Amino acid sequence: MENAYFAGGCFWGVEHLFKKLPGVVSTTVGYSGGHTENPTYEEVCKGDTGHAETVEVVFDPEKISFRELAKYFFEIHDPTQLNRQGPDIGNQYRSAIFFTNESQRTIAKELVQILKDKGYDVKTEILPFRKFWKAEDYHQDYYSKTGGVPYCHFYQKRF
Ligand code: MHO
Repeated sequence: MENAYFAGGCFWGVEHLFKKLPGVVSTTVGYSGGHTENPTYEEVCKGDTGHAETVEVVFDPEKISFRELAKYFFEIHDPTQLNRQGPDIGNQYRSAIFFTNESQRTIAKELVQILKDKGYDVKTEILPFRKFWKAEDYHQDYYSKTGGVPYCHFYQKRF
């Protein structure tokens, strides 16, 4: 199994869409990319922890590749938005991929370049993964629990 970390706005919607993919073994929502330990949702909401709402995706590389996951990531959120996603504003909603190995880094950068060549002004940060802090239980599988649907995440073909 391999791990991938995607930040693309409110983690409720990002998780909801990744969970559907065959080959995805599990998803967890949390915080990554910041400088504080054990962040809480409330702290991250203030926007000064440096953490982004992030989804940890555990996948089976024999069933789905990192390239497919990353392409999907760019198609379920709008990577051209800076420090926001839809109605959610703040650096905790920024677009980022935290890569866990060199191959993920290369693929993520290639995909950004493909999108740039297509005219998208991509703001996604490609950064080395350091640490993932799991979010509070009530944020996990939020839409499965509440029966809601994402308000700004949906699939849109870009590749
Ligand atoms: N707009 C949503 C964001 C939730 S998300 C987990 C809200 O204000 O509740 O950041």
